Amino acid sequence: MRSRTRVLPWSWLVVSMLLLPGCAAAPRNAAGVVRTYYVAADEVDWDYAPGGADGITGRPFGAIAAHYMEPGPGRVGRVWHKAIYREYTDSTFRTLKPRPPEWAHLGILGPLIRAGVGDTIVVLFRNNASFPASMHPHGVFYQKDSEGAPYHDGTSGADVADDAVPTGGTHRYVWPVPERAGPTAHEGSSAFWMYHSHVDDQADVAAGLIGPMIITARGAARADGTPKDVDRELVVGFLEFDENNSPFFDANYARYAKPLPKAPKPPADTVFGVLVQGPAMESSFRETMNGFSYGNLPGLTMKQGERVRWYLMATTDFEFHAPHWHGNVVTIADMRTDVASLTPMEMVTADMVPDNPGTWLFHCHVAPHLRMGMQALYTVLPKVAMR
Ligand SMILES: [Cu+2]
Repeated sequence: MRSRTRVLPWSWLVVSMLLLPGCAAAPRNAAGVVRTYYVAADEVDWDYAPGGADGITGRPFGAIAAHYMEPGPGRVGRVWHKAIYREYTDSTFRTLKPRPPEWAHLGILGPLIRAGVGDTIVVLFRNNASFPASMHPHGVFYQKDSEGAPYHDGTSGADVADDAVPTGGTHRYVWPVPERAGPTAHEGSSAFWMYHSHVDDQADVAAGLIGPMIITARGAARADGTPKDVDRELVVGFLEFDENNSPFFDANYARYAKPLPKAPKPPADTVFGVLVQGPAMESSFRETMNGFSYGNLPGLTMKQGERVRWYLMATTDFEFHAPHWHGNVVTIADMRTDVASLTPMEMVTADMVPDNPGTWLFHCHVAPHLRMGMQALYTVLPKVAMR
């Protein structure tokens, strides 16, 4: 076992020297800063429709929506016990960091981790969940002690301490941000990534452990890390949560579902190679945007004429999505459209300059997902006329 040297809050040059000795490919940049985040996996009771009604129709849940959102025989309804990432103010993990109003729409997603090319991200992770969890990042650089995924890779000792942080445990993940984590010259000024728990990838994400990460190009960020040429950023995960795969399924079923007319519960079965729990299987899928279904996602607001950047992502299920904006158009990879596409865990950046004020539908165009509640509203406030 070789000893590890921990990162110091200096420049990335120092970080590179400490963490990547002798590595010719090591990215280095003297101008970068260390951005530290305190993130815990916490267990919460999550409400997929806190408004208690269908925000798209403006009415009580219809028959299909009620099937998913209201408890019934063998059905859990809209509240499920879950595990989610939450940000704290410091290493004591006593005080939650308030989420600013412009990011209220993140919902079930973990804290926004943001950095610029040349920076180093340090995450002190505390696992308050009742099962082993980790933080596995996409896009940024990591060595084996910061990958957050256990598999037979020949490592040991400190290099596996990140793999599965036990309940009550803490791990420091160090993620340098090289050029390849930022946008290419043909993209906009920021690139979109994500992080999620990867101990048992499917179960961990089904539980809710997933979050967003934005990397701004070198020299393209304001002091707070936001891209200078963007007025409003929005992150929307088209997140399918298969609660059958959550480690809390049995507890949720026992706590919330009403008894089936015929006991006992039918035996578990498999669908696509996954164990499922009988009658609750289909009604336990949640088609959400940031953890909200049927128009319950709040805070997707912007002003007419603003430079708006949407960051879209999906989860790890057997899923694909077709996010569609009504009322306005976007540019994705230099192509103008109003429908994006997302495969599992795909990350997409879409730029919009809304010219059409109003409250508009934003939904997945995959018909079953539409029916199962993958719908939200976004609002473009009219530009105030200048005299
Ligand atoms: Cu979809």
